[in-house]
Amino acid sequence: MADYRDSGLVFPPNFVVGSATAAYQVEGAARDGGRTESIWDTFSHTPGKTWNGDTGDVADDHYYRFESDLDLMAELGLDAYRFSISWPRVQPGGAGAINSEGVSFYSRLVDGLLSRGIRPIATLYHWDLPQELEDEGGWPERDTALRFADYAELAATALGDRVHTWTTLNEPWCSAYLGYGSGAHAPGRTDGADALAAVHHLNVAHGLAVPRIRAAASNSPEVSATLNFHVIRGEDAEAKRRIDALANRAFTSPILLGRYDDDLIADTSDVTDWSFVHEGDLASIHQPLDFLGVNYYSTVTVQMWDGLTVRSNNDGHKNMGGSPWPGSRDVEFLEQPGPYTAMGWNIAPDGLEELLVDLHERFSDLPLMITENGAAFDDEVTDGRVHDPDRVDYLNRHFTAAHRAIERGVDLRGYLVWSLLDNFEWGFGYSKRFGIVRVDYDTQERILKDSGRWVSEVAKSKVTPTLG
Ligand code: PNW
Repeated sequence: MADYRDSGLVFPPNFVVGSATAAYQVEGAARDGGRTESIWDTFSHTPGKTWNGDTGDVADDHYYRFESDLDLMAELGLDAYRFSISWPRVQPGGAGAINSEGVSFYSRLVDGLLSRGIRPIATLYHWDLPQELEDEGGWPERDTALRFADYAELAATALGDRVHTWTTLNEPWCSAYLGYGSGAHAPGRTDGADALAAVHHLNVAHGLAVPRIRAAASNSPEVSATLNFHVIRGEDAEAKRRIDALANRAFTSPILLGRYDDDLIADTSDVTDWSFVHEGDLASIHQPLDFLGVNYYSTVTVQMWDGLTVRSNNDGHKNMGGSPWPGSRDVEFLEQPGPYTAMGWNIAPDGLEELLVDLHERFSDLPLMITENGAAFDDEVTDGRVHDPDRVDYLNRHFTAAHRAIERGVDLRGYLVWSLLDNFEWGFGYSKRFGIVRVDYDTQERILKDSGRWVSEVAKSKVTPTLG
């Protein structure tokens, strides 16, 4: 692995250092305060879908413990906190009037952040689609995008006097391809044509929501989308082009350039004719953004499959069911060189530098923010402490990569570490811990990990500490 382990790196004084969570992963209180079910309630309560049958029913009990979690963030000196708003908490059933009890939770959370000098960054959709909308077809249906825009306006009206920074969607790649292609995520459907229709309707949802947020929020908000990028390795240009089209350009081209790329349409022509793209859609998807949210964890390595050899890992994510790569049966995902995190993801900080520089160059100086980066490791508690040198090292290497990108001219506004707390890691349940704060799921006790101290240092000083 390339050496990315500098220290004493100085970030700009206004560089935002914070952490991130998502509603279903931390809140719990799944049946409280008028919240209705989301696709993740249904999915996690379906036997065999999550590790150990884990659900987000209680999670980190953050809905009831947010005040003390806010105190913890203040102690850490975080500049910002990225949270997501649960759609079925704020608009039960995904239609109709706002639920004032649900809004009240986010209102108190936002006030608590502001009173502690922490900037709220609100994500409108981090995967908890109201179950009623899935029952009507979910993201493969256009109507879901229209409903999302209504919900976005409701949320921005209620909180837009105090929340200045908004993200429409978190990682639509996951919603579309894991939710409707591989089935590893809720709602667990496995049809490539549905996955591609979901891609488009998520893009439409984003585009319709942006002007509604700008109109409803009273403080000239900053609006963004958060994408998870696949940084693709390998010698085979054709395989790399194919996966780049599906994974990355299926979102960046419509959102940032106002088009779908011809190669994407051609590659997937045996799966869908893209007739779900209506006239005017691309213009409405292509909205000016104030910055782009970048989530980065790892790289993938691909090559074209010769059709003969047995593939050990044919979707790159070891998912059950279908493939998250519609139209790409002949692309093979290869094992990658380590070291690895507890997710089995390879550690590749150079991929982050490359990604940031590439986005900066291709989208002419679009401001960027790392809205998620972090790692799961098998932490242990010793004498009431959590020493997590692997996570400290991971973060140090990725902050180093981000610093190099800034030196190369990237307009990088901030870095939000995933995650503030250990939490419900989707299909992996509570078996994977990403937090810089440990959560004991029996007692709900929080223990600051060494990585939390490290992030705190960077947030307070804007300098990466020297490692022991
Ligand atoms: C992101 N993949 O999820 C999410 O935004 C977080 O909610 C999540 O906890 C975090 O990363 C860690 O997993 C991903 O299969 C899930 O490529 C799966 C993939 C990527 C991101």
